[in-house]
Amino acid sequence: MAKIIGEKIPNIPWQDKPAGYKYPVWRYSGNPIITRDNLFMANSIFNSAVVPFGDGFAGVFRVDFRSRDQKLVTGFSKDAVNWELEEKTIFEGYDPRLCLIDGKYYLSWVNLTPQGTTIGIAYTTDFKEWTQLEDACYPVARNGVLFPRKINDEYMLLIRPCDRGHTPYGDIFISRSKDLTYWGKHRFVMSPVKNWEMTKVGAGPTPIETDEGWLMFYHGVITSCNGFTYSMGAAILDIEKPWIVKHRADSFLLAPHENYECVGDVPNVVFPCAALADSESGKIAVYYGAADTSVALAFTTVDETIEFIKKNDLLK
Ligand code: BMA
Repeated sequence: MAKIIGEKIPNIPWQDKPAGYKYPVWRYSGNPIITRDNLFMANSIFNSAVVPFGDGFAGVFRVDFRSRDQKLVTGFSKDAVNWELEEKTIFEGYDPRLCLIDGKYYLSWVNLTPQGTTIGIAYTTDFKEWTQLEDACYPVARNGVLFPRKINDEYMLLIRPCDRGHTPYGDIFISRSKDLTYWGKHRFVMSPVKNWEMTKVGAGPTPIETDEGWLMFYHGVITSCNGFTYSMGAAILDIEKPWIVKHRADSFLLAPHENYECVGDVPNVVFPCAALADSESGKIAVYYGAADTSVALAFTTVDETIEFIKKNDLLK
């Protein structure tokens, strides 16, 4: 039995796996949980981040407005399924990730600059006031994902250097910092290997600490004659040296299949940006953007996912 090392989330959203379903990740039956109708003037609400907050949950949501400006707004929920979103923009940009480190909620996101995208970092304690830090790198990069604690006194950031367009390549790296301002000691983590992720890979939710290593869900992209297809994979990284990949599933865990994943502004996209993980029960709820149009929810357990990764380990 694998163990999640982290907080208890007794009110984690949950549905049992449907009888007879054979795969390790299953979808919430009420998907999508957030649509463009959740906010006035939204064109689409998708790749978004959530964390436990107070006696409920808070989140930062990617909203592309009807102007097609890409903005981040906050939202709150009692049950992590039904969300109230605020109209006020907190930052420009997209693909937010959230994690709690030493009592502060840190946001990393794709920040927009005239020279291309970079990784914005900000923190809050109340989801009202935000303090923005220096960008974590110069352009061009996306998919900046912080680890939820320092490792050997250093903050760790997964990062995916890219180009200014719809990048046709992409590897995951780690950068390290003592103060969240100066980043360095960069290490390569992984490249695409299997066909389902052959074009590029990028980190997804905040990595989940387990007694087997850091559980990292990530997205992988295949290019077909119809364009990009984004799916979710998983790997286990070394606890002390998370640039070392210990195990990695050779097949995706979730890929576009349902209508809301296959049809939308960008068809065939499953883009995970957040996960809630309950250390007591081992339950994990993954939040993902569906077809760049809505937010959807899927479930797994730490045991099912780690067993799947090890059984289908491309590193063995
Ligand atoms: C990536 C990011 C994501 C988006 C995906 C599919 O490059 O921009 O925000 O979900 O493309 O369009």
